[in-house]
Amino acid sequence: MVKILHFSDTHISHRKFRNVKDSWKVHNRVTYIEDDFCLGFKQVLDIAAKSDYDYLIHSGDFFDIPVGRNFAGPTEYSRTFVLKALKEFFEKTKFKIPLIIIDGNHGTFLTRNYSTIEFLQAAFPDNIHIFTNYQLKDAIRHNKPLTLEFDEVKFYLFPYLKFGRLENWAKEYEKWLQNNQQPDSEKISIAVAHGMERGMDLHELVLNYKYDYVALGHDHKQRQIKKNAWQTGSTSRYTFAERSQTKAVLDIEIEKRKDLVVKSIKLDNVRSMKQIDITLNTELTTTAFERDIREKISEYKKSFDGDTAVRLKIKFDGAVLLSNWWGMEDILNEIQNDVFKDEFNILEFRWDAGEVIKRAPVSLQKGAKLYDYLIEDPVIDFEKYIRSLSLENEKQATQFIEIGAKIIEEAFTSPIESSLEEESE
Ligand SMILES: [Mn+2]
Repeated sequence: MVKILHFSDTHISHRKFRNVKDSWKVHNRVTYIEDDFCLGFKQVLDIAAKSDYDYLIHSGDFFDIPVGRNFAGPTEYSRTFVLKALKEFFEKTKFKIPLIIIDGNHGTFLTRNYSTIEFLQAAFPDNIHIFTNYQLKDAIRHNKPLTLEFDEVKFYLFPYLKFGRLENWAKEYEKWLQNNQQPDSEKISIAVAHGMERGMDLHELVLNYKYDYVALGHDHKQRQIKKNAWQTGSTSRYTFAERSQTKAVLDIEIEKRKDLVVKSIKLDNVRSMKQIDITLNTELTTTAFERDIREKISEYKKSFDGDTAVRLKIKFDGAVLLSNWWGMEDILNEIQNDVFKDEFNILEFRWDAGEVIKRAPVSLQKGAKLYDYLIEDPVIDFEKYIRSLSLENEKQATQFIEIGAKIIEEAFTSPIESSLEEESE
C-alpha cells in the first residue's frame, strides 16, 4: 500500500494591484493576497508532515507567474518563503518523502523553454522531482516516456499542454501517449496531469487507461472525475467563481487491485470572497443606485484587519441607460475610494458589468443601429470577407478561413464569467 498526499494549483506569488486596498501585510515586503497563497501552501506541508505519506504530489500551477503576457517571475518574497517551508518540511520528515511537481499553464516562460519549478529541483535535487512543459515536448519529439519509477510505484507525468489546439498536435500527442504512457500491470501506477477539458488539455486515454490513481490539477474545485481520478482543487481561493468552494487536499491510500481509500482534508483560514448581485433597470437613477450599494456594503463597516478582510465583487446584470451608466461608474469609483480610505474591513473592491445591456439614449439610437447588421454568423461572415478579397492562392484563402474561424469561434464561445479581469486557472 502506498499513501499519497495530492495537492495542486498553489499559485504562489499571485498578486493583485488593481481594485485592492494599498496595504502591506509586512511593510515593503508582502501584501495580504500574495501571502494568502504562501500560507495555503504552508498549510499543506504542515498536514503532510503530520502523517506518514510515501509521496507528495503537486499537479501543476505551483507558481502563479509568469503567465500569458505577464513575463514577471515569482517574487523574491514568495521564492524565499517556499524554500524555507520546504526545507523545514524535509528536515521534519528526515528527507524521506519525495515531492513530485508537474508544470501547469502558470509559472513557465513559454517562449523560453524554462520553468520556475526548475529552481525548486535545484534547491532539493534528491527530494523534488519536476516535470516541465519543455520535458513533455521533448518526450513527444523523441517518442520517449515521461515517467518516474520507484520500487513499488511508477508515475506517468502529463504537464500542461493544450494538445487539442491543432489537429496534428492532437495526433502526435495521442501517438506518444499510446507508445509510452501505458500503465504498468505490476507496480502501482499513478498518472499526474494538469488539464480539465477532454480532448483539449486532458486526453481521454489518461482517464481510460488502468492507472491505479489519476492525480489531476487545473480545476480549482475539488471533485471526483472517475472512480480512480480526482481533481484536488486549489489551496486558496483564486477567482470569485471559487467564493463558496471549500479548499482541501486529498489523502489517498492505494493498493493494487483494491479500491482507493480517499480522504479529503479541509484547509482552514482561507480568505473569504463575497459577491453582491445587483440587477439594474433603465428606470434606476444614479442616486438610488448609490444608496443601494452603500447600504449593501454597510455590513463590512468596521476597522480594517488584513487577516480577516473580505475580497468583494459587485456583479451587475439587467439593463441600464448608457448615459446613466457613466454616472454610475463615477459613483463606484467614489465608493471604492471611500472603502479603501475609511473604516471598512474590505481588502478588494471591484465590480463586473460585463453582462449589463447598456442602451444608448434615445437621441443616439439611430446611430446604434449600425451594430445590428454587423455580424450575424461570425464564422460565415468571416469567410465571406476573405472570399471578397479574391485571393489568387486558394490554399492560402482556405487556411485563412480555417484559422480565422477557429479564432472567432474561441472568442465568441468563451465563457463570459472569465472576463479580462479574472485570469484563467
Ligand atoms: Mn491551471
